[in-house]
Amino acid sequence: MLRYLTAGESHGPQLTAVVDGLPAGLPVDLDKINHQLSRRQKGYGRGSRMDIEKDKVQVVSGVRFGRTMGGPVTLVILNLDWQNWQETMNPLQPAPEDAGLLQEGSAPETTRPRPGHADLTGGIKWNHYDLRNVIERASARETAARVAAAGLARQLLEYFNVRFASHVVRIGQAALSAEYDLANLERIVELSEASKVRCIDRVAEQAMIAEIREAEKDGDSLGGIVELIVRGLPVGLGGFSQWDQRLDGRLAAGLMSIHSVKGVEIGLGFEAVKRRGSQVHDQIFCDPDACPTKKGFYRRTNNAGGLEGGITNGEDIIVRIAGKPLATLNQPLGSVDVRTRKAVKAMSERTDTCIVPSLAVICEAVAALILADAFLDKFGSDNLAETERNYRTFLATPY
Ligand code: EPS
Repeated sequence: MLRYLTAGESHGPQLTAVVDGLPAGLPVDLDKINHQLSRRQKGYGRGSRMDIEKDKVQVVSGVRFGRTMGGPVTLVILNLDWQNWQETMNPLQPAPEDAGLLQEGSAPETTRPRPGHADLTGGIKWNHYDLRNVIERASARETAARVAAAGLARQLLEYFNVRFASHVVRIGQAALSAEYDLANLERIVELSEASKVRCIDRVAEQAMIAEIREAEKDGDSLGGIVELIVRGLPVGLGGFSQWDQRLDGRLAAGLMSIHSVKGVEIGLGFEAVKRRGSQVHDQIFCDPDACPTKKGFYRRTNNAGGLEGGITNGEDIIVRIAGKPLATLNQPLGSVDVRTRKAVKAMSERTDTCIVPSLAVICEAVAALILADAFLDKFGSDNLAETERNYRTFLATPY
């Protein structure tokens, strides 16, 4: 079982990820992890925090001479903004006497919860009135640690020829209108990587950028939809004996756990209910020369998004993920001060106008962690050589 934990506050000294369950012998390339971290930081609509951070990973356990040893791998990313926050975030520093946070009648910024954020729910749950105690861990900065952890999962899957792509299909009202072809995955990667908003169509890209610019002027935020494509997974990952083995459920849960995500659809998704079954289900064909990861069976359509019965069918995994507009607004909405109980405007902080391009990269990462776990469920062993033998035997064994 591949599992991971992350730790760290947005403005604390560092983020940490502990990844457990990787087979021994996996080559680890730090440049590849750093490349994923830098992809996550990009995108038109990001705020000035991304000019401060230059996310780079350090490995402090589990790897020796560039290969995993089989124990937990610990990854660290330093928060460069810590320099500016040491006073505020130092865990051992006593609270200043004049902090005012708990004084009756005071209304400092951090007692004004933002609608749509974790501020109020977290404040009530952990009994914090200084909502900074909530904001710091709830922050989407945590996704940097997940992307670093996923850098390892991704290297495992790439070793077995699995490839990832993601692109933005909508930001606010601006959407990809033309039909697009997913067959050429390299082209999707090339176009999305070259775009400031990870959009593969230049006309839609300009509309998305214009929309972000307008929202920024209005002190507002924008959400959107990203599409994730994973190619090369063999048929048979996941399961249906128990609910928590279903890979569609595992993917949806993981992706829904990303900050701002409010919806996940697999394959045709919600569109399927508008059609009859005959127009939805992908007919099955057989060709002994079809890719061995499919065991000779293939589909010409992929409305199922690569998953049937909670199990990979060998076709591309296709998932769309909807991220809501961020909750921090420079023109804040109405709220209630948790201390005074008086109506106030919600607090406002330095923020991003739109993080949808980054969301696409984070979705690739979270999917990589879940799919690597499913891959190891099927083929996994304590070491990479044995995992590879299991995989090759599976491919070579006729069904
Ligand atoms: C975030 C608020 C902003 C974002 C941050 C998430 O940070 P700050 O308050 O320091 O300006 O930039 O995202 C990141 C730091 C990141 O690495 O993605 C929030 O409140 O969630």
